[in-house]
Parts: sequence; structure tokens; C-alpha cells
Amino acid sequence: MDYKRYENESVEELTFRICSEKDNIGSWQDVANILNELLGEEYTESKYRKSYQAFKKMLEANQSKFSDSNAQLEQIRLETETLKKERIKLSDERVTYNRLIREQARRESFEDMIKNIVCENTQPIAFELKQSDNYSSSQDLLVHLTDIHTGIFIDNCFNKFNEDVLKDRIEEYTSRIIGLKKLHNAENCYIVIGEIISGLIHNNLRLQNNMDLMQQFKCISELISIMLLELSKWFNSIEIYTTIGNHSRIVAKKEDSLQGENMDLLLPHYLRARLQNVDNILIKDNDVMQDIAMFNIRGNHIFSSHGDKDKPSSVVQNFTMMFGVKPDIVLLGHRHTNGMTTIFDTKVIESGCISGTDEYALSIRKKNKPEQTISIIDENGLVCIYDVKLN
Ligand SMILES: [Mn+2]
Repeated sequence: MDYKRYENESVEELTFRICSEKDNIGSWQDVANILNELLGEEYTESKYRKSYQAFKKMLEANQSKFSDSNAQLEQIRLETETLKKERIKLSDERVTYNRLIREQARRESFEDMIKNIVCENTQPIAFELKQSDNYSSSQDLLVHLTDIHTGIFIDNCFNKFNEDVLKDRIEEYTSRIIGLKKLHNAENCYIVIGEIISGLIHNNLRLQNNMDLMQQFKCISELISIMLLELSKWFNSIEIYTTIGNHSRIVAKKEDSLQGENMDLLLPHYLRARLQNVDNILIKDNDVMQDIAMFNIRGNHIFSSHGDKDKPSSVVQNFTMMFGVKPDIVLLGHRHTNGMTTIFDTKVIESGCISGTDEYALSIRKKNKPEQTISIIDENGLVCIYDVKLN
């Protein structure tokens, strides 16, 4: 047999393809001879054999996780194929398939792709609205849920974080919110959510990572759905706003990232699909700027951004000049520490993170508990802030 390297075929693709032909080729030494010739290398047979076997072992161990998403990607591939396949001319079926999916993943608007994958399989929660008490009071809750960082795995002497811990912390937070609702007899709840996943991925592993991201996204979106469902019994209405974080980009390099390629943007779609039967939960869009939530609580202007583009010391001035409206309260995340800064009469409230102290924080000698803020608002503005620790 005459083996050759296809146009644009990567070293890894070539190695995998030739190694999978080993039974036809003969010994591992024969395989190594072919690959060394094609690649201009002088590696031993054991290098190719071991890397192929290691890859196969990983692939088989993870097969079940890939199969669902693969089936859905295939469906999307078929739907868009008529428009896009004319550029694809490949002979090897396996290479065709791999490359097609890779190109697809790059070209397809990420939001559309995930919308299909996430929403089509997501049934609305059946919910019969028990005619709950019609709460009436002079105060509302402003709840921050930011820097959740789902997907990051932390295990150090100060903090452990994984999907189980995440679930515990979200449940703990939910009961703290209900506790403060009872204490203040609050009427409505406004929730600002940002940076739901840890994100940051490597470009050439994008496909695999998209699947990991989808699992992370589904995990946290589901936890938030359950949280909101529980909270909906305790308030007249709940409004949800989203502020997109810098960590939820789907590609590592900022300059490669397209506008809209951010998992946080998908959360409202998911919540809307899942909670459409719950009348008193309102999922809001940011109408003026995609990354800045602007709303009103009892006559107070509330602005919120993730915080990576804003500083507590200048955000009030910038927002006032940009929008011609002076905020009464600005909510920021990103710095992973609770805080409050007073700028003239505006309160800048910062919230910490859900994941807690990670290796990066320790490396710059910082450490604090996972923490968030819950603010009590009345017609005169901020009444008080709760410094909520989740550990
Ligand atoms: Mn963060």
C-alpha cells in the first residue's frame, strides 16, 4: 500500500490514521517506518505505539460522554451541509468527517449551535402555580450570583470545588436568600448572574472542549433553574439579568473570540426554555448594551457589568457620561471579593465568587471565602448589604 499525507492533515490526524491501519500494515516497526518517512522524523516504533494506545484508551473511556453530542452535531451538520459542503473535497471518510465537524464548529454561529443542542432537549419544567401569598412590603432584594466558574476543579488547603460543592453552595445561597426574604418581608427579587463557567480553552481542542463546555453549561443552568423555581414561591416576581464574563468566552485567545461567543449569553435562552411555565420569573435582556444590565428597583437606577472592563473608582463616572443617567447602585463582579465603594451618592457593590480560592489566587497570595452580596433596596436606595459567605 502507498500511504500519503493529505492536504492540511495535522501530524496527529496522520499519526492516528496510519496507526489505525496497523493490522493492514504489519508490525509496529512497519507503521513507524511509514510515519517517519511521511513526517521526516526518526522516532522509534514505541513512540507511535504508545501515543496511539494512550489516545485510544482515553477515547474509549470517554465514549459515552461524546455519543449524545456527536449525534446532535451530525444532525446540525446535515441541516447546514447543503450550504457549506461544496468546499469540502476529501477522500478518506474518517478525515472528511473529522474535518467537517471541525469546520462546522468554527463556522457555525456558536450561539445557534448551542441553542439547538441545549434547548431542543430541554423540556419546560411542568409547574402549577400555587396561588402564592401576594407579598406586599416596601423592600426588594438585589441578589448577585457572579463568578460561578463551573468546570474549574479546585483542591487546595483552603478550598475544594467541584460539581458537588457547586450544588451545595447554590443550595446554601438559595436558603440564605429565602432567609433574608423572610427577615425583610421583601416583595420582589432581582438577580444579576454572570460568568457562569470557567471556560478558557485551547483552540485546536475546540470540538472536545465545546462538549465539555456544554456539559458545564447544562450543569450550572440546571442548578440555576432549580434555584429560581424554589425562589419563585417566595416573591411576587423575580427578574433575571445577565452580565457576560471574560471567562465564559469559548476560545482562549481574546482576539479569536467573536462577539456572541460567550456561554453566559446562552443562559437566558436556557432559562426561558426551562422556566416558561413559571409566570412570575422574568428573564430580561440587556437592551442598551449587551454586557451592561440596566434596570430599576423602586425608582433606583441599577447598572451592572461583569467588571473586567470597569473599575469601582471610575465606573460611576463612566456610566453616567455614557448613558446620561446617574446610577444609584452599580453591581460589579470579577474581582472575587465582596466590597462597597461610595462615589458621590452612588454605591458600587462588588461580589466575590462561588468557586472560592483557586491556584491562581494563591500564587498571588490572595485568599478569601467564596462570597456574594445580597442587597436590600427600598425607595430611598440601598438599605443594607449582606456579606454572604458560602463555606
Ligand atoms: Mn471570575
